[in-house]
Amino acid sequence: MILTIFGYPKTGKTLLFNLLTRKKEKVDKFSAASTEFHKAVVEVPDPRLQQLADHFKTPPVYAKIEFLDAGAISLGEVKNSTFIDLLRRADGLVHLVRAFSDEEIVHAPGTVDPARDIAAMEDELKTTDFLTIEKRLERLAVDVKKMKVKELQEELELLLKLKTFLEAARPLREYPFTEKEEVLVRGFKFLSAKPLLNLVNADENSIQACAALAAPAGQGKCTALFAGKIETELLELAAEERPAFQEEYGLSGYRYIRDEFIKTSYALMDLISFFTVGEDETKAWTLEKGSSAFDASGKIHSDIQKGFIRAEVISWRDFLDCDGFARAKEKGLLRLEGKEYVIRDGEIVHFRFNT
Ligand SMILES: Nc1nc2c(ncn2[C@@H]2O[C@H](COP(=O)(O)OP(=O)(O)O)[C@@H](O)[C@H]2O)c(=O)[nH]1
Ligand SMILES: [Mg+2]
Repeated sequence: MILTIFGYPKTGKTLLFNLLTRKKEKVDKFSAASTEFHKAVVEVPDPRLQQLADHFKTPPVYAKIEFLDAGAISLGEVKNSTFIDLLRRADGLVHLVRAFSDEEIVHAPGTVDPARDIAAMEDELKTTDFLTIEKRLERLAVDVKKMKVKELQEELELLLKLKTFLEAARPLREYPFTEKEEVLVRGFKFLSAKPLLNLVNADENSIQACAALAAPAGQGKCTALFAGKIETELLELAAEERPAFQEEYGLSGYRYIRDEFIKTSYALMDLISFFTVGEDETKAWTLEKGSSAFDASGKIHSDIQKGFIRAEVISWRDFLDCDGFARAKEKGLLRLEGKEYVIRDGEIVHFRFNT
């Protein structure tokens, strides 16, 4: 899974990237906009997996997220950005929004106004998609006349609908795509269709006022607070010293993004984890909520999916409470499920398949 961190210059993108990836890329007040970007792969922490690995005495293999720090995007320039491919590639977008004040750090729009910037960036994503659609429609208008192909006609009709949707100022993530439509537009990698996390980077003076902006995940969007600089400083202290300093900053209830981020993004993107256990590894897999056992088997290997017979399923908690499969089976907690079974978060799944 790929998450791309993007935003206007000097909003704290690299600061966040460093926090999440434990890297030390340069965080800089004055550097000119550069064309470089950063990339790191991190493991998704999951204490459940560690407990299972302890039980099986096999190494835990965590799910992974790739973070891209897309570098600065000038105001109004998403559509022309050299980094646009990093946005297109992402499964989810993280928009860093400035809410801290620092007179030495120039903020492109002039004043600090996170609500305005959240709306402006959403507009930029929509505009970018709109231009993509317009360009494709021009081409399609010609091709449809020439070729009379059913697929082209369907694409044309769908794109016209999406264009109307965008004209009504709605992002494409709110469009109710049918499965067939989703396949039709997949190649466009529309930006306003991607899950979006607005991360409001506040300081001790602005964080209270920003609280009203926070919004839990809904319709593929969410807004969370981040006290980037303070969090970075606090994390340099010993854990037991942090609460006192937090209080001093008026951030007693503050939840560290470094710890919360993955939970937040899993909720945003509607993802769950399931586990496979075996002789050589104990492994966590990422899955879209609502996926079937058959979908899950395909994550592991196309051969397993092809030969799918049944899935043996048990929740990780039941498994550990029973101290293994034998007692779990006796108690009827190990279930045999078919292709259509919807996998739930934290289940151990063992696939039976024909080779
Ligand atoms: N005062 C303050 N400065 C911050 C905060 N977050 C980032 N900065 C500063 O903003 C500058 C740019 O940060 P950076 O992460 O490099 O921004 P990027 O251009 O978005 O990658 C650096 O000097 C940071 O120390 C914050 O919460 N408060
Ligand atoms: Mg940067």
